[in-house]
Amino acid sequence: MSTAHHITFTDWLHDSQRAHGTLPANLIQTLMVTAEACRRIGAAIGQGALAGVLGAAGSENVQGEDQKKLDVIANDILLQLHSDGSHLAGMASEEMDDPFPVPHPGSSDAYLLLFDPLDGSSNIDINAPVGTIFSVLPAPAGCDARDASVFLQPGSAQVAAGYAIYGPSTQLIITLGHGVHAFTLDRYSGELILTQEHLALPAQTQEFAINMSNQRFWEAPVQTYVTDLLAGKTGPRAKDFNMRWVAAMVADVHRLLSRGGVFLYPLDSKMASKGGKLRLMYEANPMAWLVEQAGGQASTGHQRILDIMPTGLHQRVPVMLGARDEITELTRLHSA
Ligand code: AFP
Repeated sequence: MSTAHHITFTDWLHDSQRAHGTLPANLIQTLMVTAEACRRIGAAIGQGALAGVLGAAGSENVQGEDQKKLDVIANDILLQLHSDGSHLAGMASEEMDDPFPVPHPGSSDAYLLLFDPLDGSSNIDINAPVGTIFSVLPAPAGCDARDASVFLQPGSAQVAAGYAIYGPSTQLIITLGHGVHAFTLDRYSGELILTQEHLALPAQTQEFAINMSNQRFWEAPVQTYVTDLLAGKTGPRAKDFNMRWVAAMVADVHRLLSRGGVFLYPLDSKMASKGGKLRLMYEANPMAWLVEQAGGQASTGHQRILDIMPTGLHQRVPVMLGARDEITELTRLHSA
């Protein structure tokens, strides 16, 4: 229920349907269920040690990474809530080797939901921000979601993308292709309330985000780019830069959507054989669309992320995204 000043997520979805006529019922249902899952994940995180949800799960995911208990809990919440319904044909997760077909996909306009259920989980045990990243793709009519190939669509095919960030407040940031909009969880009512419309990313910035400890492993264009930033006023950029690194993509991207910036997780020689650190389908693609919808750019250094034709469900790519002019400079350096 929306009041004169407060528009709930549910009402915003229906308003978007009326305004753009592009929101089929199953897509609205997909987004409402995802929002509810994020609310429950945030509640579990918020209980922290009191709920016995911190620490390692004692298992590894498909990436060979040690899972946190909350990685598994968050993944289970998304699977359970979305399994009851006919809005999805299937799901894919950072935490699962194979796709998860919905037992009884219903009508023709079902969707595919991909997610990183708990991004930045290494931050969990230090009470730092973490999040859930999601991407929605159209499900080809009659597809068998046990076949990973149905998910292998370019990021430009997304019909919705967003993330929840579990920080001092819980926020849901989303795009349906008509700008980027922010909702804040009212912890008293449980409602997600529209708090910012049309987030805009300035073309220029003085703030960059990168894990500097990898510097010696970067390729030459990124070495040159970061060296120029660090040279500040005395260097070729003729201005000083600040650096931030939260080590949760959701938090670093949220910062640049909130006040500008540029984020890089470039290829480095440690990760070169894997193709990079971040996963294309459920990290790079949704974040790239959000950034482009806010007026920024998202590139591997060599190509637009949303143009990549995926070859694997857990494919990794180098990621550079944010302020338009910074990504233009990075792509110039990569083509020099
Ligand atoms: P975890 O989910 O394993 O913490 O990884 C988070 C992440 O995939 C992404 O959210 C961060 O930007 C990046 O890794 C941080 O990587 P470093 O730990 O190498 O800085």
